[in-house]
Amino acid sequence: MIKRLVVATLMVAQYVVGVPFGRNLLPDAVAQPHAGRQKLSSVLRDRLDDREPQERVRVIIQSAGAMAGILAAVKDLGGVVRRDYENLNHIAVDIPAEAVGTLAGRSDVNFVSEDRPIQVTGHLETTTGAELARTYGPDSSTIDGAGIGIAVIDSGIFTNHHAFSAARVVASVDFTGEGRTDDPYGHGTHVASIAVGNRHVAGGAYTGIAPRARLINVRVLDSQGRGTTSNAIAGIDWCISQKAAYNIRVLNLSFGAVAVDSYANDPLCQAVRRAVDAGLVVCVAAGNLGKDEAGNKLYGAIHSPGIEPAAITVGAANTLGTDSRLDDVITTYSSRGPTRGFVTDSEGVDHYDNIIKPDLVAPGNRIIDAVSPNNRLLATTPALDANVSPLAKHKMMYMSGTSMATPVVAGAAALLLQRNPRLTPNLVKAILEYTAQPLEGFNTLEQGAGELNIEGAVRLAGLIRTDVKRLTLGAPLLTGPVPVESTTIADVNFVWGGGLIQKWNFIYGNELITKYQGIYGAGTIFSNGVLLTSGTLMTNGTLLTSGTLLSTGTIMSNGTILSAGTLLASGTMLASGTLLVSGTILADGTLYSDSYLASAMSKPTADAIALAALAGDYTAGMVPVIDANPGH
Ligand SMILES: [Ca+2]
Repeated sequence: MIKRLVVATLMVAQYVVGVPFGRNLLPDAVAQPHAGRQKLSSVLRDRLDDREPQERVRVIIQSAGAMAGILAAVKDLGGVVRRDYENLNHIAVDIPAEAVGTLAGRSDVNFVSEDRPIQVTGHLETTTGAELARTYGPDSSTIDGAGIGIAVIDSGIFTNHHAFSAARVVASVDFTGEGRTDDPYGHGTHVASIAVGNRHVAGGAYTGIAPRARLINVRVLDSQGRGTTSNAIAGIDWCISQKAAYNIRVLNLSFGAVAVDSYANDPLCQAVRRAVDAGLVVCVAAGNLGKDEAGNKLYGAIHSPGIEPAAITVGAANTLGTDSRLDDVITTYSSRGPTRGFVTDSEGVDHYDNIIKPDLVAPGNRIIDAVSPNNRLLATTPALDANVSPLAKHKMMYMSGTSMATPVVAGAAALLLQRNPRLTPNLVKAILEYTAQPLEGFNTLEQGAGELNIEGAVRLAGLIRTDVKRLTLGAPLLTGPVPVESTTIADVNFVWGGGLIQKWNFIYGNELITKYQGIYGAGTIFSNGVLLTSGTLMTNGTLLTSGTLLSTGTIMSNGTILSAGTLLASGTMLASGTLLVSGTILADGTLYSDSYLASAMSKPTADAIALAALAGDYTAGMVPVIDANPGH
């Protein structure tokens, strides 16, 4: 739902002596124009000074009691009542500027303020807590991603859409060979606007997470939504080379292929790891294969490069369109762990990675955001049009998938880096996970650490020391006291998950944020803090302090669950091979934006799953807000 930020009007307690509150006032209450000036809001005073006497203005009048006298006076002064209220002694009127002072001077008028345009906060920024974090900047600066570069490695971007402020699109490059950087497929534009879309359309209803971040458009998926591993690697490689030129700090990869090779050998995973080692935060879609064509729940279908331990792998939650997170669920299609890339040994035996993924989840179901003109996805499924505006540069559409959830996290990473530019990619990941909210009824293989909580994450980021490069295991990590480990969004308070996903486990404990951990360093694989030695899990004593704890629910490297802990669902799901996707369902080397799946399933089946995922789980969702100002 749209949250309206109505600026609270200062109530001036200035009751006229001898006139009891609530008593009917006479229509001829004495007007005192000079005394009335102090009953005008300061903004309105300034406005009136710039207006011609006969120019009409819209104001809200607050009465001390009954409205009858004021209503008559408004009419006498040439005004029109635009709105009145059942439970408030207010009226909204349209009136000549010169009459405002006269009205304010009446003894039955308490205060007059400008009827200002309502600032709408987008559903995404509200429900994720981004809106709350906006005020967490040092010296009253706004946390909106300003200056931080996010590279959207996707199908190109229609950068003329008014969701993108022209000055913030700092580079566009093509690696598809098609020689264009716009978005005939229609995926990248939507993805980019979720991360960095501005407030322009519909009064801000579709504002992205980091609206003032820099946008770098790296096109690797062609007009059919397809790409190759080699081109995607070229795009990542370019970002590493250009990171200083454009201050690229975050990569968004909303595509993938079904994982075949172990992350250790998969070239795309290696490219992601190289980018993380170079200091870039890499957010990757988990994939949309959380169920088969019959709707059966699937485990083990995390895509590559989402299987890479260094990536922040993002699953899709469903907000049901409400800002409150009480009703949030994991989408049926969001790919679940564990990862199933494998290596084959000299005996011909396959050894699966079986790493816990995704790392966290973010809203990704039926998200309304920017449209590229005449794009293939909307042409294929016209019902995805959100009918927000007829103007090409204001048009919005629905899309669903982990592709949409990923840029929510990429935008969040930009906010963290704006708040604390010295954070390493591993610390960004740790903060996002530690502050996340585990959703009830879903296990770790479905939601990782839980649902993204930007309020908590930006707050924690601001408390972390800026000299992390010099810290060693166990050094104090915070600049001050431990923060309150809970967040209130849309009037509902929740406690942070307080833990981090490791390869086969969930580690938790306050020391993860009070003390520096070896896994936060650059060049360290974040999830290497827990070792598996002869079938026993143990904390790596050089990477984690002894105060961190291992959860009881644990996956062993052979895919069985050590014990059915509260964090993991029943162990039977992994023992049964039928629930796990085979590692061989996609032709090697072909990538698909995850709204378009192709596999060894028949093409009609794959297309049906792809289309179903694109439309999302058909539940209540973001309410379209019509763009009422289509003139520019
Ligand atoms: Ca909700």
